[in-house]
Amino acid sequence: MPVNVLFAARPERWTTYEVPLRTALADAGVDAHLAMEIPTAEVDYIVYAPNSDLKDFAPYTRAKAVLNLWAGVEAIVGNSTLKIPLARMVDPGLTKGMVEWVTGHVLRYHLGMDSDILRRDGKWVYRTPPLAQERSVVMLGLGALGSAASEALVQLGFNVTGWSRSPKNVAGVDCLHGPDGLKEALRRAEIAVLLLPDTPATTNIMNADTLALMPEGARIINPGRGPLIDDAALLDALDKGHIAHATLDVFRVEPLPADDPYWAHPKVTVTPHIAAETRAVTASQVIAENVRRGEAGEPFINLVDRDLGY
Ligand code: NDP
Ligand code: OXD
Repeated sequence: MPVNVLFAARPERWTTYEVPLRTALADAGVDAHLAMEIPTAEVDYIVYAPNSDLKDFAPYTRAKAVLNLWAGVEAIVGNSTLKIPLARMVDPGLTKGMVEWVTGHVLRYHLGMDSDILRRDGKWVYRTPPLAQERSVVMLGLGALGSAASEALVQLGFNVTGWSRSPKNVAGVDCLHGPDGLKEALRRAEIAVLLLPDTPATTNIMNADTLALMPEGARIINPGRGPLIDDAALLDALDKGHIAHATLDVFRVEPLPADDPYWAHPKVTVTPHIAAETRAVTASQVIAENVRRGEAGEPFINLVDRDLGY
């Protein structure tokens, strides 16, 4: 009997994922029936995108796991109809994309690239770009993405401080944790990168008080989630010049409404939630591995802690 794998995502994702998922399931040795429509009581696994129409998991009485296509799980983790294991996406392709996006935006700030890229006044302003070793970058969140991005920044020579909920050990990174660790990290943050999940404990973690801890003229890069930042507090800190610039990829409301003050703010760069995209081939291999594990009675990988919310 084949394993029934439901693909619960927007139809356009099916076009991208059908072939890679079929290939990955076959390569993992799983005899699978993969489809967008399967009678609810016959579904064994649900490959899930939180923006799909599926919100009620109760009818999926036989399902063994929900395998999220996204790294962020805030839109599903609190779903009270979900009683089975939930795995989030840890995709090597997505991780590579995030490392590149974060590195690029850190280098933009570090090298002051805007002053040359935007210059039109004909002035030959000579300056010596600083070395990475003279720059302190702070990574809030040392998970799959934050630790990979930190390691890349360390390779470039940056002074990297990381912060997480529990103690961590990332090569070359000064790893701090807990509330006191956050204060110490932010005091060092010439550039802060937010790669935390959206949970009750991280909502508005960047607020008037925490922004005030950062050095004058600091920069913020947020590819994590919009609710990590108290938007009014950030706009105020930007207007007062305490924060020199922010690059924001994620927002409380997406797409960011055209009249949102971030769009027109001279000290803000908006990117449209493109920091990192799940890559179909590598993500399919991760999904297939979890289906294989489920069928072999082995523990799932990348399980979400429903109490912690990530
Ligand atoms: P992980 O779950 O692997 O890592 C999360 C990190 O945040 C961990 O280090 C964790 O600490 C830390 N953390 C969580 N809660 C707290 C807290 N209350 N205080 C301090 N640290 C905390 O997630 P990923 O690295 O895979 O992804 C991070 C986020 O990036 C996702 O949740 C998603 O929102 C976002 N994302 C954005 C994308 C984009 O395109 N913009 C693409 C993909 C993801 P600990 O290590 O102790 O558990
Ligand atoms: C994700 C994202 O969570 O794209 O995967 O933000």
